Amino acid sequence: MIIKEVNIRKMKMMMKSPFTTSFGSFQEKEFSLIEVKDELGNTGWGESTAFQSPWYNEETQETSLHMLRDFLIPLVLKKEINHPDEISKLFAPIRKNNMAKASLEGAIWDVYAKRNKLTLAEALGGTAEKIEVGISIGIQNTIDDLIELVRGYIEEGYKRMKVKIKPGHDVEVIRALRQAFPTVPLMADANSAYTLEDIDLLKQLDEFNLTMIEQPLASDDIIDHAKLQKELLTPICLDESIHSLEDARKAFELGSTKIINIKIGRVGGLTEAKKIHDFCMENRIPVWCGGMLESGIGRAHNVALTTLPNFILPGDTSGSSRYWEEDIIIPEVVAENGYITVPTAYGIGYEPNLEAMDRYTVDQFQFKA
Ligand code: OSB
Ligand code: MG
Repeated sequence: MIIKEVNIRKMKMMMKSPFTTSFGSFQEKEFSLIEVKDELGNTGWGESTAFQSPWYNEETQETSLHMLRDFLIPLVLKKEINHPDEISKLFAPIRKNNMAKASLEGAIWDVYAKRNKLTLAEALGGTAEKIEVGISIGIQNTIDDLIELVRGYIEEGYKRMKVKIKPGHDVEVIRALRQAFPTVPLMADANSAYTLEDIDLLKQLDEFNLTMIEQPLASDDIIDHAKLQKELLTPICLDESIHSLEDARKAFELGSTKIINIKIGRVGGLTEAKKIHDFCMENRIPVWCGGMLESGIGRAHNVALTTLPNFILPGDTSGSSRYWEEDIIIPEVVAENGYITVPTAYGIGYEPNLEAMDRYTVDQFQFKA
């Protein structure tokens, strides 16, 4: 396979409601789409999950564009590529910038699947025909607002509720939710808002039977998480701290995590995501697929990855309509009673809605061999 052309679209889309984490709030989403074309005329799509500002990790939409334009795209244009697993080797001389790497690698996976008449799920080795999904709910103004939102999502059938916590907005919130919904699978995500000094507070969460607590401590830590896990009954799940298979192995060996949230962008692409999945399966660490409030393109990649067998916990890949008035793929991703049916068309399995895409495109760049 030879990549003849790469197009980047800078996108701006308004979410239905603001999303608030321990770091702050935003409603307008800026991100990039990557379109690659091979020598046979196949087209593949990828999405960069880097945000506007570097609060989640070090990348931004602008650094992602810079890495793609000046370093990554030149490494793939005109090269003979037999399998997308080769991309991570081509990118190896470039440190980190995983979301930029993943966006281009993902588009190449899509092309590879299409030219081999496979769904992306099949190309990855996934077999599930439908996947179980949950929902991630940002911080709300009042506990009553949160309870009503959760009630609605339970009625829609979502399989587990994840709520964001931060200091001053934690034990009370989880207690109220547990009282309102005694048996719903419930978890909390702190996006690294705590330190080991909060150990007594975090221990108070043990009484609420949470499925897990996600990334309670620093975004680059695996040492203190191991100390914390020894004191907690609630399993810790790492998100921000895991960028690679090596990170996953070290965190597991230290006892820093019992569950792993896999995000394709954070780990540098589908090939690395699959490696982490396989390692976790061998070591009986359950995994689930995290989300970055993606448009339909990134969402489709998440659906395909989640068909691998060790994705045994419901992930954050909710239906398109939970985020967008109008998504940029046809059909949109639909969650029905907490399940998404895996598409059967080749590649990512959804068609880009070019007319809608054009309306949300603020800039475009083209690179040709
Ligand atoms: O920590 O998982 C996270 C959104 C943006 C950045 C980080 C996170 C999240 C979410 C939402 O929790 C996931 C989604 O619905 O896509
Ligand atoms: Mg998280």
